[in-house]
Order: sequence, then C-alpha cells, then structure tokens
Amino acid sequence: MKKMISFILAAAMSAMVAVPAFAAAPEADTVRDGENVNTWTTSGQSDNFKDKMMTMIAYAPNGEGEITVDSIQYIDQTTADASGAYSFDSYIPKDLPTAGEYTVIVGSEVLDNAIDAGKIEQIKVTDVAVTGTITTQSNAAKATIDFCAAGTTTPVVSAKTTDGAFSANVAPGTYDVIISRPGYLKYTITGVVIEDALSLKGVKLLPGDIDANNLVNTDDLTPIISGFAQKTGDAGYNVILDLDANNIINTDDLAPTISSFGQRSTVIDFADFNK
Ligand SMILES: [Ca+2]
Ligand SMILES: [Ca+2]
Repeated sequence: MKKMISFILAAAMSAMVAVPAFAAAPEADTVRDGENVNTWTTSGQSDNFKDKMMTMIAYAPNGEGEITVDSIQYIDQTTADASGAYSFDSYIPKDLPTAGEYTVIVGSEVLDNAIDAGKIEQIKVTDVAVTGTITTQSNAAKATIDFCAAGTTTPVVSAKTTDGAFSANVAPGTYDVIISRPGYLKYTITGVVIEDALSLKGVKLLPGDIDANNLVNTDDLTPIISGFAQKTGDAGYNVILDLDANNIINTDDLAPTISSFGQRSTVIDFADFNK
C-alpha cells in the first residue's frame, strides 16, 4: 500500500482527483461505526470494480474539497472480489478527536474510475475517564458505581470494580454518583461535576445493610445469623449475606455488620466530599 500512497499524493499535489457525480444510486457507503466510536467503515459494490485493486481516500475536514497532504485523513487499498464488492473496515482517520464533514471517495486503478463514497460528519469524542477505588470487605465483593443525571437515580453510565478499582467513560456534565453493593450501605455523592478526566477520592462502603433500608440494625443481624455456615449451593445461602464474597456466611460477615451497627447510608455533596 505504501508505494501507491506516494504515487497518489504526487498526483494529488499536481491536480485534484476527478470525482464523477452520481449518475444513479451510490455504489459505496461510509458509516461511522458507532456512538463515540471514531472508526469508520466504507464498503460498496460495482461491476466496474470486479477483481480490481481499490483505493479509498477520506479527506478534507471542513475544507474546500481538495485532496492534499494536509486534507487526507486516511488512505488505503484493498482488492474487490469477483462481484466487485469491497470493504474498508473500522479505519481510524488521523486527526482525532475532531469535528467536521469529511469526503470519502473510492476508486479502482488508483481512482481513475472513482466514485463518491459519501460524506461523514465526524463527531468529537467527548467522554472522559473517571477512575477511583471502592473498598469493601474483600476485592471479590465488587461494588457498582452508577453515574446518574443530577437529581435522579437512573444511571446514565455504570461501572463495576475489579480488584477494588473502577474506570468509567463518562460524558462531561453533573452527576449524582451512587456507589452500592447489595448488603452494604449506599454511598451517594451529589453534584459531581465532570469536565475532564477525574480521579475520584477513595470510598469505603460500610457492610451490613442486608434489608436495604439505609440503616444497619438488628433487622440486618437476624438474617445473617439465620444463614450462618451456609455455603454457595446450600438452600440457605444468600449472596447478599456473604459480605466478603468468600462463598460462606460466617463470623467474617457477622462481625463487620456489628461494627456498622447504627450507621446509615451516606449522601454527601461533591464539594464536601472533596474537603
Ligand atoms: Ca438495614
Ligand atoms: Ca463470607
């Protein structure tokens, strides 16, 4: 592919590549592969392209439509099959993240038989990474981190911890972040302003709210005692009671619940959380 690129660039420097207007239906289609995914796929089929070497150029964000070294975003080659079908899959334009409308053309024999493969609007990648650590009774006891639109409890984005840590891709905005695990007191941070990549301060979830009423009391001790010594697979085993997620309900689940006695769920404003 590389030697062809130099040829094409030389041609592009001396003259614009002719791009015939559509006579009928387009013979190629270019799509962005998904939301917040900055890869594109261009594919199509034409009898004119049977078994021919195909070249694809994506170029000119916000430009005047000329192919130049600066305007070319991506260039590649492939061979069309016996039916003239070809595909350039999940390619990544070079100037990311950015915004603008790009033109994509495809042609055989170095574009001497070019067709307009359409235009695509490139959308700036806006999601940023939010990371942090959540402590539970053991790393096996994963916590869930829900990013909810401020004032709601409906998650827009959710993440789970792995070995106590999480990373979530979140669009900038203001969120109520709800950290939870069944059997634990919820921890809510309200008004979390996310503008750029953010490393959230560590949070420890308090164990023992078995009945999820936001308070640890005798109503939570009773089921743990009832389920005592039950293992995974036993009729009396309930994962919510197994606070350290070691597949047995025993003193390691009971003792921390007693330690949390009288504690309630936390709701804290982001400004206070950061003090
Ligand atoms: Ca409770
Ligand atoms: Ca346990």
